[in-house]
Amino acid sequence: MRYYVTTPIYYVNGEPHLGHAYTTIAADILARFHRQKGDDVFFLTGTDEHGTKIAQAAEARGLTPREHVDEMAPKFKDLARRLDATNDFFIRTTDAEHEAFVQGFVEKLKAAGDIEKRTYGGLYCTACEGFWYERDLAPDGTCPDHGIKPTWLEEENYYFLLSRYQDRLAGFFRANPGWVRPQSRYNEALSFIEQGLEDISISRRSITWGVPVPWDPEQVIYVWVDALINYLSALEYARPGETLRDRWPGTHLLAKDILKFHAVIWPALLMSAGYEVPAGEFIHGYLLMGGEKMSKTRGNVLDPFAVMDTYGIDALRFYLFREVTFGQDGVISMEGFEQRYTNELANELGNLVSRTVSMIAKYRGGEIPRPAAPDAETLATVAAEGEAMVAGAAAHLDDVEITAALETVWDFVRRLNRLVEEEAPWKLAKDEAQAGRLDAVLHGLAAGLRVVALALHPVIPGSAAEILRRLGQPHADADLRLETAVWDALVPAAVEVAPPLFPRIERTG
Ligand code: ME8
Repeated sequence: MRYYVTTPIYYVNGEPHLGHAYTTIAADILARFHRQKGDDVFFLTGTDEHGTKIAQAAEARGLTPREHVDEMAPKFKDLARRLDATNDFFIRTTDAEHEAFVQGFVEKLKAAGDIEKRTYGGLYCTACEGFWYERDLAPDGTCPDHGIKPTWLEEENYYFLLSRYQDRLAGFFRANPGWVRPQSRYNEALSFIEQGLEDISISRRSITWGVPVPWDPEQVIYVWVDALINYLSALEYARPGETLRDRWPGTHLLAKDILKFHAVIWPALLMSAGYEVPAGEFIHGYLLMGGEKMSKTRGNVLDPFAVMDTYGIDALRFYLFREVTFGQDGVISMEGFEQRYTNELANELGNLVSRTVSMIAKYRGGEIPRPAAPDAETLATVAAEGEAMVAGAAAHLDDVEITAALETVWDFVRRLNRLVEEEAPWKLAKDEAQAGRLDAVLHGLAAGLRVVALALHPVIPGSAAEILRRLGQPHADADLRLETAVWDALVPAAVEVAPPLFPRIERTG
């Protein structure tokens, strides 16, 4: 199976922030999970570098747009790397190959008879890089996403005849109810379509920072059209000498702020240019801090780099998807983060690993014992639960339910902790008659932690590999395949006692 997953390409007008990290991590979780299933995965992320917003940011810094984007794009690339994201390519819309592809794409729209020259005036929000209908603005006339007043913009531009695609889009939506998820976002997009689509301007005369319209170099292509096309253009040049065209259609991840562009305008552009529409779109919610959406424009951001420096990237990856149900808005806070870190990562998972490894070291000379006990009915139950956990978590990830997958894994982590309490290996160790039982329990804990590590790999890849390593289990990419996540695949091996997986952090601030 092929699996192509994308994040939005992020605007480089400001520093990368946690909101960007969130979608990139989500896409990485799905990419890693699909690799575990043996799928042929292509994972794309990158930066959106043209348009008024970027030109203005550059001007404010006294730089040319080119200087500005060349300085900013590496920061986003670096963020992906530090998040442990396994993206196969990082696209920049200023790549020459992308720009050429965009020109070819709009030529196709023109050849389809879907482009017309017209004068249009509308309320334009530069932060959105989009027009608003008056009816959709906040009561005080501001942009509901950015809280700033859109300005009137009037130009003679090239128009894409979006209205022509109204029926086709509505028909497509009705025939494909799960195409946009969650359902609430599907309903929102469909109702937007049903309210009536107006043609959209796809070029700008007033700015120069963009891809020139091929038949009229006085104008540049509207930044959103330029940007959306990245999902296709990357496939042409991500791997030199090879086209990945057959990866299309892909699955898009994004937040609800850019739903309309992805679920309405993008499929219409694709239909016009003769491409298949995306395989599906998953729309997640906003990370909220103190009740507001985090955004560069509002300035209420949490610096992901600082969190990673202190706690490690896995802790951040875990927290974001454990705390906020993927698909819904959710409040995040430093306090909440520290609580989950301590209670769940350090205590419930980290201690379980430490205890298991140190008990094997202490009672069995550091070698995972082979299960021999015929009386270990409890262990057979736990084994079945462990395998059911893997299947359950995988089913959730197949449905892009990342938080539900984590819940399924965590129930089982807690089950293993209860096993330790119930069986009290330290007591069993004192009674020679219980040697077989102790073998079974220690083996069960190691086997359980192994399947936990495999199930957690997509979310906390570094820690999962470390758990496997401490248990003496193979942990190269090829060893992480989901089909090996069965109880009996535990290899008898020597364990390694090591410092806590998630050390306690003294707060300095
Ligand atoms: O919209 N919570 O770029 P952008 C969750 N360049 N996710 C958030 C978030 C938050 N508080 N803030 C940002 C653009 N995001 C365009 C996209 S795509 C062809 C062009 C994430 O830098 C989320 O994925 O404003 C959101 O959709 C995206 O960043 C917007 O990034």
